Amino acid sequence: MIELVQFPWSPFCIVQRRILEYTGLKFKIVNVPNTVRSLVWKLTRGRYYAVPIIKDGRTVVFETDEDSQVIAKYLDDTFHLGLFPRELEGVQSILWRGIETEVESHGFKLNDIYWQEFVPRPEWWAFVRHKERKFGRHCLDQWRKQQAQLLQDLARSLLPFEEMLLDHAFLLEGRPRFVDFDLYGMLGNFLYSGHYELPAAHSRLKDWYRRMTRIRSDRFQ
Ligand SMILES: N[C@@H](CCC(=O)N[C@@H](CS)C(=O)NCC(=O)O)C(=O)O
Repeated sequence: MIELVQFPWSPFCIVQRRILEYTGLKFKIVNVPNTVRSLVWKLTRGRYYAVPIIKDGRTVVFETDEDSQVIAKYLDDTFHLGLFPRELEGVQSILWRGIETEVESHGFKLNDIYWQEFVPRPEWWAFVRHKERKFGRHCLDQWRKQQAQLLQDLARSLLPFEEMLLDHAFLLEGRPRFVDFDLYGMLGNFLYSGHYELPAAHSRLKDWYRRMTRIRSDRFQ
C-alpha cells in the first residue's frame, strides 16, 4: 500500500493526499512533525528533507526541484488518472508556477497566523525559529498585522481561477487535471485553521472547491 509521508496542513501534502483520495484506493498516511524530518531523510537516503514524499513498496518518490511534480506524475502514471495530458503540458506548467507562488504565498501566511492552534507546544520554538530564519524576525506577528491586506491579495490572486470556471466545472475542462489538485492544496492550507472561508465574491470557486473535496477518478473512466 502506498504511504504518504506528510504533515496535515502542508499545502503540497494536501495536493498529493487529494490525488491519492481521488484514486479511490487505500493508502496510508504517515504524519511527521513539521519540525522533525529524520524519517524523510532516512527514506530518501539523505537526499531530501521536505514533505511530501511517497513510499510505494521499495520505491521512494520525492521532488527534484521546486517545479518538478515528480510525485503527482508518478501517481498519474501508476493509476492512469489523466492529470497530465500532453496537449495541456505547457499551460499546466505555467499555471502551477502561479498557483505555487502567488496563491501559496498569501495562503500559508494567513494560516500560519493561527500557528499556536495546530503546532504542538513542544515544537513551538523550532517552528518559530524555522519561520524567522526564512522570513525574518517577528514575521508571524507581522503577518497577523497584515491579515486584512493578505486576504485582499489572496482574493485578487484567485480571480483568474474564478474566471476559468465560467464555462466548465474544473479549471481547464469538464474533468480535473493536475492544476485543479494543485490549487486545491494551496486553498486547503489557507482554510486549515478553520478561521477563514473562500472569498464570497468567488462563488464558482467555492462550488469547485466543494466538488474537488469529493471527486473520484472512476467518474471519468
Ligand atoms: N515543490 C515541492 C515543495 C515542498 C515543500 O516546500 N514542502 C515544505 C512543507 S509545505 C517543506 O517541507 N519545506 C522544507 C522545510 O520545511 O524544511 C513540492 O511540490 O512538494
